[in-house]
Amino acid sequence: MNSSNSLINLFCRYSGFITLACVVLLGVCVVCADIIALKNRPSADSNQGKYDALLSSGIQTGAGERKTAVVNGVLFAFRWCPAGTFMMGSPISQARRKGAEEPHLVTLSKGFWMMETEVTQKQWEAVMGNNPSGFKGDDLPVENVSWYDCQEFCKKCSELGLPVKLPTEAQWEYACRALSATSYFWGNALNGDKANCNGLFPYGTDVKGAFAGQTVPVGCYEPNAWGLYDMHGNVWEWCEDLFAAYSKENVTDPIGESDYSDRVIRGGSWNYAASECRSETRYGESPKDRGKHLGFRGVVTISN
Ligand SMILES: [Ca+2]
Repeated sequence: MNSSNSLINLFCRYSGFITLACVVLLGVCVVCADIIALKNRPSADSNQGKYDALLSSGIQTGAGERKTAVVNGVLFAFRWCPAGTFMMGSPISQARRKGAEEPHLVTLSKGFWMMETEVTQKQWEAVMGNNPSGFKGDDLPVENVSWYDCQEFCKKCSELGLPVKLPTEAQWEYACRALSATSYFWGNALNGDKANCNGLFPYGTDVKGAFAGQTVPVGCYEPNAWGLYDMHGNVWEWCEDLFAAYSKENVTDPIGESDYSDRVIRGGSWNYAASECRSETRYGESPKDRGKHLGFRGVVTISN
């Protein structure tokens, strides 16, 4: 018997076994394909999918570059926030989110320089020649300032050669996030450990944390990816916009318009619960209001 006949005889003898092996192998392949498809299926929360896509495509060069200016002998530091698109608002699955946080895509067509910190009392005094703050200290954020007071500061600062304005609400959230899609730039939990808030009312954790009971010097906590400090907590920050419902459409360079006079405040403060210090938390406040919880920071917007 030659070798080819031997192979044919061998195949005939074990053909049943070979067929069975092929069927088993096919079954294993089908199960593996199902597992891969299951892993790759779209998230149940479709907004999360959008956030993930933005994160993977949103890396831009130059973000966080630092520049400084001196006004009346006092240093002002800024960080570069490049033009870009981001998801403004909170995912519908987020705990304790509010209706006014409807997620939508926002494009900022121009980059801008945002102050590295909240305006300090030293900076305020250098421009305005007074200090209205309730808690006193050169490096503490200025507070007890109304939206109108902030406009006066920006006007005087511009006359002194530094053309700052209040950020739009979209600029503020974009800068706060620095490409993060979570409630805080580091993740989804806060109890006073990473920002100055009332840690006795934590968010994303049951563990209660610190409550400083007042403002703290700017820059005490880690900055975000673009080098911006205290975007969460310390003092609320006035924005330029009138408080209004978000557009349901994707928008470019939005600014809130309304028949009411309330202006937007962002970021929470030393005496507010951690949930109020989320990236997306927003309120309207009378532009005349002052308080130990109200401060601001400026931006300089230029073309790219
Ligand atoms: Ca703040």
